[in-house]
Amino acid sequence: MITVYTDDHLLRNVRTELHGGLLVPPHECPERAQFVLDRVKSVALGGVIAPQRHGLAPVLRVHDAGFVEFLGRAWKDWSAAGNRGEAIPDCWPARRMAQRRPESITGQLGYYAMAGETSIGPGTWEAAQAAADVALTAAGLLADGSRGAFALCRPPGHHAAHDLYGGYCFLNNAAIAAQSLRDRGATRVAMLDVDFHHGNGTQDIFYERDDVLFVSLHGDPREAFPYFSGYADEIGTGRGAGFNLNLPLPSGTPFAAWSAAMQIGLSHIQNFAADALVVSLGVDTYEADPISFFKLRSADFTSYGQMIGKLGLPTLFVLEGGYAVADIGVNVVNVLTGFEGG
Ligand code: B3N
Ligand code: ZN
Repeated sequence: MITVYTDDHLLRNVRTELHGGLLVPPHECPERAQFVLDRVKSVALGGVIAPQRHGLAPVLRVHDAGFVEFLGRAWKDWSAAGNRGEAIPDCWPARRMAQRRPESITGQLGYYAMAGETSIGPGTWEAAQAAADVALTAAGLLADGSRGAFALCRPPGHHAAHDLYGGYCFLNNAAIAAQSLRDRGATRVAMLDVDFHHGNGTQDIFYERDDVLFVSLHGDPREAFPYFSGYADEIGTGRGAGFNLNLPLPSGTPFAAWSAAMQIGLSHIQNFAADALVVSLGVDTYEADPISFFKLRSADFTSYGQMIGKLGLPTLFVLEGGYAVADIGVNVVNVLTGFEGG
C-alpha cells in the first residue's frame, strides 16, 4: 500500500492546548507523524510519495468560503492585533445570541471554533492545506485503481465541519477526499470513522446527503468530546435520513464489544453498495491512550483491519487521532497490514 506523506505537517507545531484550566503541551504533536512514518518504513508497507498540490477548489467543495478565508489569515490577524500568545477563542455565539460574524479577530475565532482547546499558530494554515493535499493525492491513487492507500495526515480533520474548526482539526481531510472521489466518478462513497471521538465534522458535511454514508463508532458523547454530537438518534435529515449511523459506546469498552458494533457498521456499509470506502483512522481507541476510554490492544487493530479488508472495497485510510505516541505507529500500521491480509 502506498503512503502519502509530507514534512509540511511540521509547520503545525503549537505550544499550547487548553485543558483542565491550564495551557498544556498539545497531545496532537509532530512526533505522532514521525512514529507512523517510521513504522510504515520498518514493516515495508509500500512506497512513500509526496502529495501534489490541489489548490482550494476541492476544499471549497465541502467547506464554507468565508471559513477557509478566515483560516488563511487567522494567525496574521491575531498577531497583528497585538496578541502575544497563540490564537484561542474565548467567546462563542451561544443559545439565543446573534449568529453573525463579527469584525474582530477574537470574535471571529469564537464564531468559527466548535471548542477552545485548539490553538492556532504560525504555519497552522499551511500544514492544514498540506494535509488536505495528502488526502486528495491518496484519493487519486484509489481513483486510478489502487485497492488501498494511506493518507498520513496531520493535523487531523474529522471534527472540522462545513464552517467550524476545533478538536485539533481545521480542514476535514477525509471529507475532502470522499467528495473528490464522488467528483471523479464514484456514485456512492461510504465513510467509516473508527477514531475514539465522534466525527462531528464529517457528519455535518454529509448529513443531508444520500450518496455518502457515514458510520461512526465512538465514545458516548454523554461522557466524551465532542459532547454535543454523536448520539444514536442522529440519523441524517432530508434525503440523508438513514445515511448516518452513530454507534456510541461506554467507558471501558473492550475489543469484543467494539468489534460487535463494528460488525453492525460494516453490514450497513455492505448494504449501501459503495464504490469506495474512506476510513477515518484514529487509534485513540487504544487502551493506553491518554485522553480516551476504550480498551483496544495492539493486536486488535490488526483484527479490525482484516474486517475492513473483507468488505473488498477500494479503501482510503486517512489518519485522525491517537496520542499514545510511542505506540501510534504500531497501531496504525497494524490496521493497514490487517487490511492487506484480510
Ligand atoms: O477530551 C479532552 C481530554 C480528555 C482527557 C485529557 N486527559 C486525561 C489528559 C485531556 C483532554 N479534551 C478535549 C479535546 C479533545 C480533542 C480530541 C481530538 C481527537 O482525537 N479527535 O478525534
Ligand atoms: Zn480522536
